[in-house]
Amino acid sequence: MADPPARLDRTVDLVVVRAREVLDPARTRRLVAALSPARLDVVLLAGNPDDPVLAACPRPTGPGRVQLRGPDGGWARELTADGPRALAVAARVPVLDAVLADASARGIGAGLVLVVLSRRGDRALLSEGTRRCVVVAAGDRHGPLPAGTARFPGPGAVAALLSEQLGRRCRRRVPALDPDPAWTLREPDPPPERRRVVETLTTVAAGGLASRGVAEEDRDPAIAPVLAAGVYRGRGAAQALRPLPRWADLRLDPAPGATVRTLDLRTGVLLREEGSPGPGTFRSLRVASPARPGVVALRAEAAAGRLRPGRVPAAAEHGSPRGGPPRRRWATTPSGAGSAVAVAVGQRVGRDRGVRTVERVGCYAVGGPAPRLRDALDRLSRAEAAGFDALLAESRRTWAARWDDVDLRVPDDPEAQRGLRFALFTLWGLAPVPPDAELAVGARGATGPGYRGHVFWDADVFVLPALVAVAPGAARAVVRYRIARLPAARRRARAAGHDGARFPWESAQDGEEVTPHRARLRGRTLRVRTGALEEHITADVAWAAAHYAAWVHQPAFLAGPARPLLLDTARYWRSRCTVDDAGAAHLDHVIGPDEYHEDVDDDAFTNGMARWNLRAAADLLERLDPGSPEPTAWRSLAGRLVDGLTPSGRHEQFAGYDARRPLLAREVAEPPVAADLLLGRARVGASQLIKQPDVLMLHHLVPGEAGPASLVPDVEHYAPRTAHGSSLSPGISAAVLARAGRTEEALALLHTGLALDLDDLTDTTAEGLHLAAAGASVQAVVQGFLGVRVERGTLVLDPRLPAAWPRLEARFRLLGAAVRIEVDPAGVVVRTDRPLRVRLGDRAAVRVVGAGHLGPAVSGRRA
Ligand code: IFM
Repeated sequence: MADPPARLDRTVDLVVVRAREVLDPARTRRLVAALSPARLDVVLLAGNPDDPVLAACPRPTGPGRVQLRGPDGGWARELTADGPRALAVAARVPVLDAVLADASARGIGAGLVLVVLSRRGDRALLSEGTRRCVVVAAGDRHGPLPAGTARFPGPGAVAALLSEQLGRRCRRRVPALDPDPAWTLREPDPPPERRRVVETLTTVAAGGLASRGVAEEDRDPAIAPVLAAGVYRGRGAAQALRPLPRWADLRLDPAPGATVRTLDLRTGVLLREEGSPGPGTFRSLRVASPARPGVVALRAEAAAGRLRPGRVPAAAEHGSPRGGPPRRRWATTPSGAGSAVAVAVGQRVGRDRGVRTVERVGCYAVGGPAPRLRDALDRLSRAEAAGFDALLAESRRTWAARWDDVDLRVPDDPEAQRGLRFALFTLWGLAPVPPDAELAVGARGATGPGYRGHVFWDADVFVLPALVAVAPGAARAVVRYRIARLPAARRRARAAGHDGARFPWESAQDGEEVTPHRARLRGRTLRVRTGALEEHITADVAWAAAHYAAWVHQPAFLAGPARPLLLDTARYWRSRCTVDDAGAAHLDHVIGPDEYHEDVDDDAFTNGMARWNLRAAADLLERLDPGSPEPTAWRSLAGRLVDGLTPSGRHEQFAGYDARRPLLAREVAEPPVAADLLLGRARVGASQLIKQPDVLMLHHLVPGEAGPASLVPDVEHYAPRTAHGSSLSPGISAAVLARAGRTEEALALLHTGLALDLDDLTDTTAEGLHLAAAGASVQAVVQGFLGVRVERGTLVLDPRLPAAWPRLEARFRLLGAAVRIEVDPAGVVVRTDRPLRVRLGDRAAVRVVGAGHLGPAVSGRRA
């Protein structure tokens, strides 16, 4: 009898079906033989391990897997080229839950798993965990079904369903993604004023190369859909990220109607599809390969006649190889040290049953002294040979491994959960980088043109401390970017008559100061003084190098490549400080992190960081060159630097701050608020209102430099005066408030930090994601709520969780280990893949091998 016309308008990646439904050996063999090369995984549910289907099944011949599993979850066999292999099974885990856990480790979400019910009682296989699977009933012998289950009657239903899936793959249809709300950002067709925001939010990136979610048919020359970290054009303050040649252009006629973009954080892909599904509906799926940084791939489908590949990359030069494949084009941009780029794009067109598919694979070679077109073309050839499906599969595997290694899990707070994953996803876009590479992390990364891609302290003290826990190699590259620009920093110090090295407030390709002197705001031209006065950046850069070395436990990095950075920054502070008649040292005429107050003296953060810098350099030099006289002078100066500590035990933010007009943030508006825009610079400057943590930032970065027992009084004073007028503010405030035991306020601030881009709270997300906000949010959880720090090779933690988070699991890299910290009402558990010294609060340190149960978390305020 002919198969019934089963049509499941959905592509899946794994099928679970009863072995008995495919018991006919010939049919089983044929199907499995065909499904495995098409990358479809099949799980056959069998009654017992001796089921005859085991003998009848052929070995898989492609990347797709075939498994047999007992319906009660008690046994499992993997079929391999060498025969069946027993799989370890978790006791008491229902079989479908075990299948989903296994699939998830391969980057296959539950929404891409097809469960075929075909026997009476099969409904019992389903559980809460399988709620998101695609469940269908095949044949005529299934029992009562859950409401809404699609039915495929008739004796050949199972085979027809499988053949349909096979067909979708063979016809190279655009794959589906799992629309799990915990892992996806769904952006309906935006109104014109929100279009650029959505493009930013739906950026896919790898290794610092970012491809914004610009519509494939959008040919607006004014927008830059592709940018790369550290690839600039222009000179002086005009240095800005270079718009790179496009790779994803398509021609669509008629143009798509309303499209929905779905960014899948779990697998790193962006799906764009027309809202009204039907024959010839436009769909596209794109990926920036984390497994092959520089490689980007796209598959699109629409009615034949409607879809054509777009133009070749437009740039200074382009061509196609003589005698080479005509479908390949390239472009190179004018080179300058580190800013050359070559891009090559290949494309393939297919057609089947009235649907045309177009695939484009691009390869960018960027960075380094002279990236070569030949390299790009070679890597393009390899990527094309692998094919879109393989690129997608390896990308998914990389992402699955990433999320297994690094994740922040707050199961009781779905909103924070998605926000934290988006923050981690944003940081992952900077990785991986080749060993010894440098990484210029602009304020918006490469996700948009905001701040021209200039590198601020955002990179050193907001992004780096989070990045080192996510991808230590990328964090190292951030430090390398600074080390490579020491000569420019030395020139800057010398030009001002100082010793050592002074880093620019805004930096780009060559490490010169690129802060503009003026900015236009609401039709007015404003003077910008941060380039001249915001000097704490010099100590921030040194702090980042030391933090990196401590976190990964590589003192040799500090003593080696980072040594000149630490020492020359200390030399700068030594010559920059003035000493008064009483012997006290001062740093006059600065701007602290609180940019509402310009040209102030003895800013608590600047002075505290300079003091830390002098002492850290002294520690280093005493070890490396015990005879050197410099450490003594540095320590003496550090001890005399004014710290702003008042008799009440809190810090005065700068000399004369307490005499300014008292003003609380909520008297102006509900924070976050750009109070300077609302009240005017002069009024805000004359008040005690602050833009972002300054004294509290000191507590966050170098608590040892803050006055004893000053955390609580400082929080009480400055938290209500903080307008959060900067994207950097809420996350770090959350971290500090959590340490002070004010966990509920901390959680509210974390939510603000996470919503900053997702809800475009500052109206600036169109210009790119705020990388510092992503970094600060991760720090709020790791350094804030968990209280993680590293002290001489020991992991110290001191969790303080808000009531709404009874459970928190953090997975991250630290001290060369993959660490998992689980906190719940029963206590704190640390798991590690290599032995680690761990200390919980003030208790004695223990050596953890594998897993350590450390007892209940400490709670309450810390003074
Ligand atoms: O570095 C920040 C600064 O602290 C506040 N204004 C924006 C800059 C770039 O993000």
